[in-house]
Amino acid sequence: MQKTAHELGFTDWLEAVPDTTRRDFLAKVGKSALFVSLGMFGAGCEAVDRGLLDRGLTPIVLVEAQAAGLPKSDMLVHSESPFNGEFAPHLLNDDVTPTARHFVRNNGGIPERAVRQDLDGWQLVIEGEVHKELALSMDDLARFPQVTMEVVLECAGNGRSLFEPKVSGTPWQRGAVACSEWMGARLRDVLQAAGLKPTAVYTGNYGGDIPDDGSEPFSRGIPIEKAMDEHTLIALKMNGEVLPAAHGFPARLIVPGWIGSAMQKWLNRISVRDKVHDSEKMSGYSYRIPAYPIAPGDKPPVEDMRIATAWQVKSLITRPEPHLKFSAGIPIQIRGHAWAGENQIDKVVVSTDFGLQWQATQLIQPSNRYAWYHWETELTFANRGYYEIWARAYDDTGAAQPFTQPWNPKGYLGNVIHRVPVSIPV
Ligand SMILES: Nc1nc2c(c(=O)[nH]1)N[C@H]1C(S)=C(S)[C@@H](COP(=O)(O)O)O[C@H]1N2
Ligand SMILES: [Mo]
Repeated sequence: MQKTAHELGFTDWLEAVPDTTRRDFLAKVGKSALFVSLGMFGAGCEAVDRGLLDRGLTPIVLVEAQAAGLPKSDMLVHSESPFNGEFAPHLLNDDVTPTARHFVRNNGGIPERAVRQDLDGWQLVIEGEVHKELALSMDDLARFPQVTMEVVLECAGNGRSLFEPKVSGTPWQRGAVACSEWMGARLRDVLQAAGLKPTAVYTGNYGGDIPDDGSEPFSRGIPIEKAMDEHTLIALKMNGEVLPAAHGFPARLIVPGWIGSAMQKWLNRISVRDKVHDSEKMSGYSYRIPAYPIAPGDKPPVEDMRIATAWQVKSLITRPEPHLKFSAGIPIQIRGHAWAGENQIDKVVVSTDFGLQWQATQLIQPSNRYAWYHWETELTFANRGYYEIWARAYDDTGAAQPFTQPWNPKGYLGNVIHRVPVSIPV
């Protein structure tokens, strides 16, 4: 039985690693190594550096992802530490996304507590601009009225790989989005229990994860109005089960319609502030977009950047999957989802001739305004050839998805239309 990093003492254990390996290893695992046990998992993770494995030493961050059930099967993995992975659109066809198909986006390591599903000593602290500071246990949270809601959760960087010129950051394709069912207490009820002071304007949300690169722990916040919205939740369950390690055990925020980074995982503290939260991830170019349209490749001065909040109108084609061959004259089932942040979907139209002509699809209403809509139709191709199925969603403000991706320095809020190529060989 191997010892944990704590038992062994992190320094002693590093001494056991030969110098050359140690340098790479330290670069790879950084600070988060201190927080994860070495011994609890068997060796055998494919991603693990062979040299270390042969010496009976296992890079912790990678093993931690494995212990958290990652990667999920059929996942497109962008990075292992921190772990980031998504699913191809045709794997996201379900009305309610099963946990097994929900993308994972981490800025740092997964807390050991989450991997162990350990509630011992866990508390959610509510502090700052409140009359009464609270330290809530899981039992306390479970005593608040519990709300169940399907909510679209989408990373601000979803679609980043479609930006031209290329931008830095995880190269998400289209699959950093999902719509699962979340259950938990209203953040409003919890904040009311603490009693907001009139000076409260913003939250600062904190979690139990630590970045691998020594940077400030991931923390973002939301305006008090959004925090007090009846749909904003402290989720304790995902698709009917206790939150999985990768998705924020034991508690996370669900901020409907807003970018995923607002939905703090492994939540353990909410500090109510008398001004806009000013953590690293709220500042500079992080999760911020230019106040006005800019030319592709331009970098506006930092004072012209604004905090990204709600998503814009968007859709996904989940049927058919790309590059399938069909026969002329036979109807093909076309299907997908659409969502629009805090707005409603008005319609989704499709084209098979590069946008010359459009036809209506049947829109299926969601279970609530923050779940995704579904749309479907049948298409019949009369002649052989190469085609692209294009889908374009409109919201109730009249906004529709663009044909060319408007550009911003970090590749946020991409909503360019989805195109699925098909061919009719004969
Ligand atoms: N504590 C913490 N919360 C976090 C993150 C994180 O790295 N740490 N990532 C955020 C981002 S950028 C996104 S898109 C969502 C992803 O949620 P998921 O992994 O459950 O899909 O979690 C958000 N909450
Ligand atoms: Mo994100």
